[in-house]
Amino acid sequence: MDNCYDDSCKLPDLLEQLPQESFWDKPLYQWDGFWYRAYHLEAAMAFRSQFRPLQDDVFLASPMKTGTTWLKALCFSILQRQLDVDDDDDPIPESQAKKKIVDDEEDPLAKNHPAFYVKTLEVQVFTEKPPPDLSGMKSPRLFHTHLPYSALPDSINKSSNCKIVYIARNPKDTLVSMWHFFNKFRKPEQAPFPFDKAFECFCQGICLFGPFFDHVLQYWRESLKAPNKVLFLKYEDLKRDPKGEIKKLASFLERPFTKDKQVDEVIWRCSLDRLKNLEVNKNGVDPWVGVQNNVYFRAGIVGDWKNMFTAEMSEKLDQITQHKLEGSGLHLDEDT
Ligand code: PAP
Repeated sequence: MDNCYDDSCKLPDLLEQLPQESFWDKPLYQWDGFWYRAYHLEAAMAFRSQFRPLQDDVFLASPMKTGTTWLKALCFSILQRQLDVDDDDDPIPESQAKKKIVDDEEDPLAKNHPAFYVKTLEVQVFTEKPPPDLSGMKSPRLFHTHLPYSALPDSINKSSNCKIVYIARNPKDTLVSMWHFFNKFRKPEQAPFPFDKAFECFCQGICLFGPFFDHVLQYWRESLKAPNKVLFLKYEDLKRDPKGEIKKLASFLERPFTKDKQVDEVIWRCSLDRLKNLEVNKNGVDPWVGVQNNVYFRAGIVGDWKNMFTAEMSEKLDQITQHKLEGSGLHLDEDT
């Protein structure tokens, strides 16, 4: 089956002019400073030339493995907001609140993976030939992209009022999550990809949609320049203070919560515990990427890198992080 990690789609004229590197034994091509699989690059080109934004479109953006699936679920739930909440202000006991939602046949997240509702443009939309007609989508349309800010169509990043929500994560947990994810594409007879090789690649900036730090910094700077257009979130902040961060997110999306229990419902509805135990996510398959849905729901913890990194690796990546982010005002430590 053709999926986004196949190399069947090529742009021969363009590809042969681009720098190439190996990533998990597959070729990546560097275009305008960032690394792509041929398949994604072709889709990115179609996205750039064919996408027509609407003023109220919302774009989620992220490097890989920084909380995309969580953000998709959260924004979808916030914008959809047909939550089954009581109107009174009494808090629902936690056990009842959970039962109520789990029993909720109306919750689309119980039927499909979040990526079914919030499509990644260069993976699920512009890979089709011709791309599907998006004009009939309910407003505001919600999309996701892993593309760097500089690769977005000018119609989005320069000349529209579309909102962008970005999610970043500390680089160490991002790399570990990526390592687990890409190992799922290895053949059963293959051993996991050597972690030290994955580490060196990441440190050199070679990873899908990377360099990681350039990706993060582009959106960070845009969020400082235009805070009403670009909201910059961090995975660690969402874990530490879900209520505060989700309220901030809902206000940015112009769907502010009026009651705390609405926030609690969204938090639970989109929680890793709930999503990973839904039948669709336990046994369903992601047809676009060609993996089981369950690979998107793993440990979801802050500091998982400690299980993989040596002290030397930790020190080296700390130094790179410090150097790359110096003067930017951005901190990506796991406890910030
Ligand atoms: P993608 O970029 O390929 O779409 P993405 O969703 O960003 O992947 O990353 C998956 C990570 O988010 C996993 O992290 P881990 O490998 O460190 O465990 C996954 O567990 C985590 N994740 C997925 N859904 C949630 C959620 N609802 N809450 C918290 N973390 C989540």
